[in-house]
Amino acid sequence: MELQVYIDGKWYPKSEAKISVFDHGLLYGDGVFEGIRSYRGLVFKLEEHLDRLWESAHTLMITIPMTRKEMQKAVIETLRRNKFSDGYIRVVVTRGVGDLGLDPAKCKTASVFIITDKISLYPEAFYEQGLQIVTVPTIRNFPEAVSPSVKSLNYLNNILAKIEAKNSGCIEALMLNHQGYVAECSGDNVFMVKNEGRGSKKKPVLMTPPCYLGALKGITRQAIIEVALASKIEFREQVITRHDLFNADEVFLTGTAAEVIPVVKIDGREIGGGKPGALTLKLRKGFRALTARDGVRYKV
Ligand code: PXG
Repeated sequence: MELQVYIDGKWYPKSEAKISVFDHGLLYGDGVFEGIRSYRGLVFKLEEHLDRLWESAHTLMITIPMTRKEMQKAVIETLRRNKFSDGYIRVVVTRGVGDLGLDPAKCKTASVFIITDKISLYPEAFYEQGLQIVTVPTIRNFPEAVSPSVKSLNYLNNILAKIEAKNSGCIEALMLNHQGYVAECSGDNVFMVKNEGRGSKKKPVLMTPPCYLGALKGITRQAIIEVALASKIEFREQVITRHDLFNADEVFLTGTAAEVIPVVKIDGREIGGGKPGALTLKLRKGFRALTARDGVRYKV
């Protein structure tokens, strides 16, 4: 059976799932999206993803033409029609069809489409060995322009960052903000672990940059903070420089697609002896346990 795609209230086979060339989502990148995952019949943090979708749309003054309940139902029905108990869900809301000209008033109603599929971001070996990443010249969005908290259809800075990383032989890019501080990667948040204190009093502290420095408010980021706090691991949001990352004991990335992936080299500097760190692996285990119990349940 062909993949079934939801578009504005109906489901279409993938080969017939089409939107207009006059959709402002395509013409101007005028729209918002979410990348969500389901694990064994549980849509992980669906409420949080819908909160963020509605917040992104509110900032851009896009009225989502359905209620949150209807959206939740449409997401679950799309998973069911495709018989995915484990899947990746892409919810896209565009400004809708309008004339040429960027005035959003030309679009009467927003369009909604939902794709469910399988996703694997990085090859499995990287989860075992850890990633090598590189700082790229393209910076994350200025907070004074489109807020980096808006998950918009404009990913060009991040796409350029990905291209630059690949040109340097890495598959992921470290993006700084306009002040030169660490922001995040092209589609993941960044965490570091530093063992603080002296001698036998040393203990690991988990850190990540505050989102106002130019990171998306990642749902996985928040889940990792939740797991760390429940395990009584010290955590703080902190301004992080490249120097801090180079000298961290552990670094890892988080995202819906990537989940939790260790980083073992940044700009040629080995991190934590070049192997995935113990706390990273512990948090990943905690995260996996969370995905097995936290979410909206459905049956295929
Ligand atoms: N930063 C950016 C810029 C992202 O796009 C994250 C961080 C992690 O956020 P979550 O909420 O996922 O923990 C993202 C997420 C895709 C895809 O299809 C992209 C993301 C997530 C899932 C799929 O490219 N970006």
